[in-house]
Amino acid sequence: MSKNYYVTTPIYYVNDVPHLGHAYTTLAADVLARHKQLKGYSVFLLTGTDEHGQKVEKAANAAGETPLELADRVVKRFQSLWDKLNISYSDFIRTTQERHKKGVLEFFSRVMAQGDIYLGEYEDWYCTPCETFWTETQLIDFKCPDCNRPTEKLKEESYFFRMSKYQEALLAHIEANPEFIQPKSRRNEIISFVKEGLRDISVSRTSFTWGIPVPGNPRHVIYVWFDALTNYITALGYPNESENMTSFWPADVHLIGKDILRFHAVYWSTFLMAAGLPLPRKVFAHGWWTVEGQKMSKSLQNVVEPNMLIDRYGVDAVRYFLMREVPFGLDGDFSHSAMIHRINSDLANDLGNLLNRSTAMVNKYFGGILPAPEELSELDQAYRAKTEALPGQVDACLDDLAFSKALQAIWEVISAGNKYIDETAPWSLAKDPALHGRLATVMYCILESQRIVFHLLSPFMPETAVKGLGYLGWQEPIRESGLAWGGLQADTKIIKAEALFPRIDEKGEV
Ligand code: ME8
Repeated sequence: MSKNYYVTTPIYYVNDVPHLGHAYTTLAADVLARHKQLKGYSVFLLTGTDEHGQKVEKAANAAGETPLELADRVVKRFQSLWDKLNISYSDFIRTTQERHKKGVLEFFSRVMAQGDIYLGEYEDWYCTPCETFWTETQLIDFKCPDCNRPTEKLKEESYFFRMSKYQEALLAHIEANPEFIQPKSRRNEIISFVKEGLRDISVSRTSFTWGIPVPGNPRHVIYVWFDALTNYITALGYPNESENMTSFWPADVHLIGKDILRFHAVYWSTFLMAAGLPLPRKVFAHGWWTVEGQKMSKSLQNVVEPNMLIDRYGVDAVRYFLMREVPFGLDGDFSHSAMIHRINSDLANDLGNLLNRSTAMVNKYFGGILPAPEELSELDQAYRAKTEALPGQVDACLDDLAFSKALQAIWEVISAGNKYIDETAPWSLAKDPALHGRLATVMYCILESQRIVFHLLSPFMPETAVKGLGYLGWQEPIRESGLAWGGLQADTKIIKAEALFPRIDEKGEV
């Protein structure tokens, strides 16, 4: 089995500053990347920015800047947010970089050389915000069926990609690979879309200039989606047969929002088929966040700024909330009250308390030195078995991108830990010197279980995991071997933990 793992995020447009939605996709990619890394994979996590096209050109004009000035400014915002959110990206691709432009030109030329790109004339309805052409029948009241904004009729000479040619091959691929497009409901939508018939699509524009010129005909620039999608291979070194290209293509998963599934599942797949390259193994479209019940939009002034959230709640609380609150693939709602509730109940009460009370007990009863366990009772065995089953459960959930379910499974073991303390009642055992060995066993089990829990939490909450493991005297790097029961050694110094997550009152005050 290959031990390489390649996960991507969309490359974000630079006409907008990063918001909650961008942070969400990128965070999900980071959790997967960190989890696979923990499992010993060699991981490549790619993110970046989409800097060409009319939308960016217009935003730059409005701001009195060149498109590149605008991009340079906004890219910094994305990069500093990814640092603040602890995103462990391997590479950040910008579509204005030479390495990308070179790759796109080669990709375009190869598809053209074999006859799948041809020159023709285009007349249809264009939605500028979506950078998409629509047929008249697709429009709703002459408005864009995706965003409901006005469209305009455009006629231009254009290069076309022979997408129609790949309809049957794409359908066959989707049907033969049930895992390819997820979740299932979205897969069905794509199947119906393809079955309705694929039209050849326009892959060049002459109405503006901010883009990569078509090879041999610089009056045209390459359509921004053709340009953008190619980032997934140009970042690996395409067209060179680079080591990264050989090791990481095809991608294991493209993570995207539901708004851009068609571009990935249909456009990108058929481009790759035409270029003779294998298709990504999985394209997963997650749902959209609303904010306090409303669509997030600039005009409503309710855009959630991830920097502000991190400043207010802390990076790991934000990471936890986003991955826990909504099953990946469904739409969800962000609210401050839901966030505060999760922090207080899951993080402060369940996770924080368990660490707090157990490390305090080892300090009280054993002077902070972890005792060796004696034989495990039935109760201890059951708790150990539950903990030992957890890594497999988390693996299975994350293979399905069920982040929230993985966290629920982890929290079942945390709750079992709190229950285990209540049932074993260490404070009673401590009163009887004859039960000293029993007390030692209970202390060992409770801390050892948490050590494994913190390992599994590390992809979701990297800083908290390191902090938690520090209290348990665990100094080794977080890696797969640490998932086995029995890692903690007797005589380890255990530090009484401070509150990992202070409770927040409903008004949001710490
Ligand atoms: O579409 N909830 O870039 P983009 C959840 N450049 N996720 C959201 C969201 C929301 N309310 N709003 C946005 C583009 N997203 C292209 C992509 S890829 C080759 C080119 C997320 O800046 C979601 O992942 O508009 C969506 O797909 C992405 O932001 C769109 O970012």
